[in-house]
Amino acid sequence: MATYAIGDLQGCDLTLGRLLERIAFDATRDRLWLVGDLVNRGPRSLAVLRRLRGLGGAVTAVLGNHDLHLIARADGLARPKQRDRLEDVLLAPDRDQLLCWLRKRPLLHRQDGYVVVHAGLLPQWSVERAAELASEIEELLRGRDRARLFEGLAAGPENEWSKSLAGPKRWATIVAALTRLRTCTPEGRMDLGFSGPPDAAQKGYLPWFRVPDRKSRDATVVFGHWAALGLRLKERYLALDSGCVYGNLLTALRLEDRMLFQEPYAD
Ligand SMILES: [Mn+2]
Repeated sequence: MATYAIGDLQGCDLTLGRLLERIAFDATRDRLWLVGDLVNRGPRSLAVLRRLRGLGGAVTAVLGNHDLHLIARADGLARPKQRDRLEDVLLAPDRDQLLCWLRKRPLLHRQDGYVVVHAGLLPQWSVERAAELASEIEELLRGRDRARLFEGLAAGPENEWSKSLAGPKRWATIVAALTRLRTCTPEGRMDLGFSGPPDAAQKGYLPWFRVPDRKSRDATVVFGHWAALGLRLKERYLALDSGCVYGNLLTALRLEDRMLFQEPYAD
């Protein structure tokens, strides 16, 4: 049995297929942990969703910003973005089953001393606290009231978390941190407009995982979302977005022995 953590797929199903062949993935024996952004921008989002749903319990996938955008688009609750490439999913005969599967994915997964999340954790959040907040969103996504969630996401988050936030602002701020965070101040104020390399961060801001004494430091956080950061494998964090959809590599990390497997983008 092996556990493979895999970076942002973004519709790169051909690359994923080759990577799974390379690691001789066996769904009856092995596990896949995916850091989210399964879909969009790349060529084959529909094939990615069908493949992952078909792998059943062997797959653990947390939701990324693009996955949430797809769910909102399918409900007619978000406008198309310029570089969206979601039509194959939206027009598929099995779209309802695939979207139902997607809406049931978590925003945070905890297991064996690891935390899997798409983007990051605010420094003031313990793993326990982040998991509670993630589950607030997961419940909304699965419920009948998810239109209110997406209206909140469209209205936008606060840059700063406060436990006194309530309703749509609260939900949007939780989702922004878990699925879009890259840099923040040591106090946890987010710079959500920044997507550059870490050394180009605004003055006073630093990568969230480098905030001294962040409350989640006892766990090893597995995440993606930050292609300009690239692959970084450290004791307390594993950054796995190696930019496949931009023509670079898709990465799988075998957690048991930290063996790395990579496959170049295939169209
Ligand atoms: Mn992302």
